[in-house]
Amino acid sequence: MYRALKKRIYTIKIVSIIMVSKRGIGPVAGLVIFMLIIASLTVAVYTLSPKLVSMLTRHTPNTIFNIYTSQEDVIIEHKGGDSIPYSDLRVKLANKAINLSNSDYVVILDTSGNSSTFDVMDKIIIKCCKILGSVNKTVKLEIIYVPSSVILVTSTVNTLCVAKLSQGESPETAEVIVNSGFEKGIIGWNISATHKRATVKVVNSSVEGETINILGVKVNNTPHSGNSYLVMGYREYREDGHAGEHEIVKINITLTIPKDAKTLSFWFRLQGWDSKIKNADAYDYFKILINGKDIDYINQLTLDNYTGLVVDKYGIGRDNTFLPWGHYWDSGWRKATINISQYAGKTIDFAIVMRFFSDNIARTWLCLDDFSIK
Ligand SMILES: [Ca+2]
Ligand SMILES: [Ca+2]
Repeated sequence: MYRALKKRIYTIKIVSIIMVSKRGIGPVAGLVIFMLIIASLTVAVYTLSPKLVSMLTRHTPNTIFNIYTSQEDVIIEHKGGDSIPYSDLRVKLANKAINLSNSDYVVILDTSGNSSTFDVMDKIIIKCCKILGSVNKTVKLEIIYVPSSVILVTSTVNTLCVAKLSQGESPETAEVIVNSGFEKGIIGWNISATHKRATVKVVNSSVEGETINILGVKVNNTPHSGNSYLVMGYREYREDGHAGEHEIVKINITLTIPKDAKTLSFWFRLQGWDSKIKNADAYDYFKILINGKDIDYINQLTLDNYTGLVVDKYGIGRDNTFLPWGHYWDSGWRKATINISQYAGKTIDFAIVMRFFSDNIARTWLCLDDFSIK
């Protein structure tokens, strides 16, 4: 079509020049006539080809995005401005281009169900785990408008950060909550145990019930918040191994501590039949390790309620002088706050270790929920 049009333009140009020179019109008047012919031709082309018109008048959309992460997902919300066909959008995450029509990588959810355009109030959910192969990464995200190759927005997101980030805001300036309440499982944490019979699992109390029966005791099974919490220790089984062995159950995670962070806190609950002897590495208690070393439990740790607990250089357990082993006790949910200001801006290995004196009589377990870095 273009070739035909071009040919026509040239033909008309030549004819007009011949006509102009034959009739003896001056060069200025000739140019005016020529420009008029070109203008009328352009109008004709516009009338003939609506597709061409749309191509020529298409502009880069003015769109407001809200980008934030929820555990392993990056969520892009359309908050206002123009609708955009999905086919015109491309997301680049950690230098990997993601075609939004490729359902293997991107799940597109929108409020209307089957819309083919990214409209106001719609969401794009990117499954980072699937794309990156793992979680806990800080990645650069770009949203590109394909027809004009314009980057509509650039954002840095952390795939483990569930804080709500506004456009352009980095995780460093928002509250970082590490897989905060185990509502989506144990994603992001590593688990290790000296014996496989130890329980390390996420409990969903709406499935298991608010109380469960263990050795004839009605054990409270409610999370600190939401439906789920993590339990680690000997709850379903008796402590394994031979008497006197030290059993270990450990969870750990790699964390990049924001530059302005001061504390890491979490909620814990001790339940079971065993205790800790004061100032002795004896019986059942838990430890908090940063980079493989015990924190300074006396100077670095604050508990909202010390009642019934002993805290010394070995860790935190039920005080044997408060209630000796052999009696069931439930500490209820308590908050632990650790001063982590010395690790601000650094990457650390954070671990919680439940340590048992394996007597096969007095089992103990630790419940965890709602981790937070501020
Ligand atoms: Ca929870
Ligand atoms: Ca024990």
